[in-house]
Amino acid sequence: MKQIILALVAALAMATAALAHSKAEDTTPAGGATVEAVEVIELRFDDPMRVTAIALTGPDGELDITRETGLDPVTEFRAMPPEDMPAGAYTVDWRGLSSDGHPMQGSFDFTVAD
Ligand SMILES: [Cu+2]
Repeated sequence: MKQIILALVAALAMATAALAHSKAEDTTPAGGATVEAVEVIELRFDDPMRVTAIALTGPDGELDITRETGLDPVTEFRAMPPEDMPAGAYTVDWRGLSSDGHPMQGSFDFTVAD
């Protein structure tokens, strides 16, 4: 009996750890979207994420983006893209620390229409 309880406790602990990662739920622009213009880059997380790095790569290489969100953990991260973004394919890559302290990373793509 004691072993069964210990196994249950271990299984519960693992399930909790798996759920504790913050995840990117949604982005602006949406992943895979084709947009006319990009006003803002946003990442929304299910739990606070400390975004430590973010990069925007376009058809001509990496572009400068301006963080509006600092290094505090947030559920909504915002950055401003450059004013002129030529038509083409873009990728946003980010890295961060989840609320449970685990390093996380993600990326999404979008297209700026002609
Ligand atoms: Cu975790």
